Amino acid sequence: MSKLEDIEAPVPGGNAQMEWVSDVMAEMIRRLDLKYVAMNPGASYRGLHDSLVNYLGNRNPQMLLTLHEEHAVSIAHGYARVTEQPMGCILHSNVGLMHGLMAIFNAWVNRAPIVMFGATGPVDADIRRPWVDWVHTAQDQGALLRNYTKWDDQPASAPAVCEALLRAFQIACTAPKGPTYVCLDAGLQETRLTEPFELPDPSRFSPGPSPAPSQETLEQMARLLTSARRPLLLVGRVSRSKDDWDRRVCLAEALGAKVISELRAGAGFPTEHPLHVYPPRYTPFEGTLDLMRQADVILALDSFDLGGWIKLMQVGGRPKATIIHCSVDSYVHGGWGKDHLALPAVDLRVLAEPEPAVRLLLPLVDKNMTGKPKTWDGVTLQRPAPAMPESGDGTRAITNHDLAHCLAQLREGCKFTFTRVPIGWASDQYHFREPLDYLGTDGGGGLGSAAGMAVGVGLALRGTDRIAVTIIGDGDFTQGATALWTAAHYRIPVLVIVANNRSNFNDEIHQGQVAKERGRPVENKWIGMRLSDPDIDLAALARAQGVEAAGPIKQVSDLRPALEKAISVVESGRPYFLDVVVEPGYASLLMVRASGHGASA
Ligand SMILES: Cc1ncc(C[n+]2csc(CCOP(=O)(O)OP(=O)(O)O)c2C)c(N)n1
Ligand SMILES: [Mg+2]
Repeated sequence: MSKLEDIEAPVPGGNAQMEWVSDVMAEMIRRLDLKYVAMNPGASYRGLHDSLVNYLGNRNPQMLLTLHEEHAVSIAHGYARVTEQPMGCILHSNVGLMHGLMAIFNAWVNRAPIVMFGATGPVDADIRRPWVDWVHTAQDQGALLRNYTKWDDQPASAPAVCEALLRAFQIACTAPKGPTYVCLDAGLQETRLTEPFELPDPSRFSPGPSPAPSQETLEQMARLLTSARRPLLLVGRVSRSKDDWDRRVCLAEALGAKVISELRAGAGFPTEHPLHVYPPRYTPFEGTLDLMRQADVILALDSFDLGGWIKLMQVGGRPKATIIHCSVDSYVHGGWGKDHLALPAVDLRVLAEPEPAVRLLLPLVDKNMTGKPKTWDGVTLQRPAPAMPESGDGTRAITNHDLAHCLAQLREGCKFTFTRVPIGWASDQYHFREPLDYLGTDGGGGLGSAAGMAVGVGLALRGTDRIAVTIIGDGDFTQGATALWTAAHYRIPVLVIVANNRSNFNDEIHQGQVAKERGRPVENKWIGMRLSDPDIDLAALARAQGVEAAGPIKQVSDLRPALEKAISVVESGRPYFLDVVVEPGYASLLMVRASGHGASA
């Protein structure tokens, strides 16, 4: 079977001379070490396309064809979740960009670095072809995404292109990371260079190390934490590095701090560690809120929604804790979106990423804690026992609980990276033991990204001992199903499991709640929600794209053999799709609004 690198290899004989401005663009992309550019083609960047294929030979970067621009961005987003580095994607003129927008929004909310390239019909109206070049030219393409990207530009010369690309890379990779966009004028791409062109050295434009807190701030943090009797760590948006992971564990152990992590972020702490009392959830629930209420000092490590959590914590009593929040996220907060979430009232705001802060804090804590007892004195916390499986024989229907339980049994001997878990995930059944065990959510809550992100994760994990596994809802999958073709075409190993409740079930819950509040028939909550009659043949959607598939798997005794087969196919380097019909119902508790109204995703 051919390797990704051998697929779509151009015939040799390309012109090795740098002759066109699009050759400069391509060469600069290579120098930024963007290994892949996911794309869907379009004439607005035919100059660049030619340079990537015939000038660079479709290597470093290699183009990855997708069936929809949303997938191009989602693949880059998934790749960034693993590597914390950008890959590229190219979006054709205003129309391709419009297709990619929701995925860009997701990446923005996840603070995922992506360097995105766009193109516009010639800015010089005089050289536009009739109709299409006019329709596909917008006065200000960046306006479509400026509210949810870190930076955008439309350079007008070869030197300006180099500067724009260097800046796009630098800004994307500077915390808080995020997508950046460079729109390449079709007219400029197809302009012939009049003299030899020297490209800048990217090493002089590197993003630089993440800034550390001042010594004074670190000492203040250490003082507060080491004098706490009931310290608590909230682990939010943290790195994928194992060294950072180990340091977080050391910090919690040195302090005797309890730990809460969340499903919105990638794995940040070993969930079976005795200090990590409750399984991670998407939203806080009574157990975690009580823990927060009992804590006297809380260190939040870039919590997504610290303000929201504090609000919930305050229901039924004032918070007692002194709160320290370590985050640089406010540097990208703007006025358009509210993805900054509620403003948290904190006692010490530390404007640093958690990683340098924890690294430098640890020796101070170790020194101060020598000889001190490390207990949550007077508080006994019972770690909840994992829920037991449903009763019944092997013919009974499958639950989210069974799915998580079965994957937990099968993980021995191989390493799964969960690229997503469904809203109803039974997180008490499956422990995260390493930073790459789980990568978090789509960010912006925009459905349709999960399959594409999974392909990007599979791409980033190729050649490692890890298997990319995504477990997604049928609603999410059906919106993004055509992302699978890219995995089939480029032989990207990834396992896509749909936890298929044949419904947009999350919204059934909403409709049920509204009906209940209004004294209306709750029985009608399924209307406009159910994805049945006819049932969608999800496996056929995968097979149609060249991905081996099975399902619908409907009874619990069939689940393990189906998963074993799936894993063996992915281990052999191919993608696989599995449709598992699950009972509607969410294993984890849903969130309660501060106002007291129930709310889910
Ligand atoms: C693009 C987009 N459209 C609609 C929604 C609203 N929405 C949120 S969850 C959900 C249901 C998703 O269904 P599925 O993926 O099957 O998960 P389930 O709730 O059934 O577990 C919908 C429609 C959304 N978040 N994004
Ligand atoms: Mg569903």
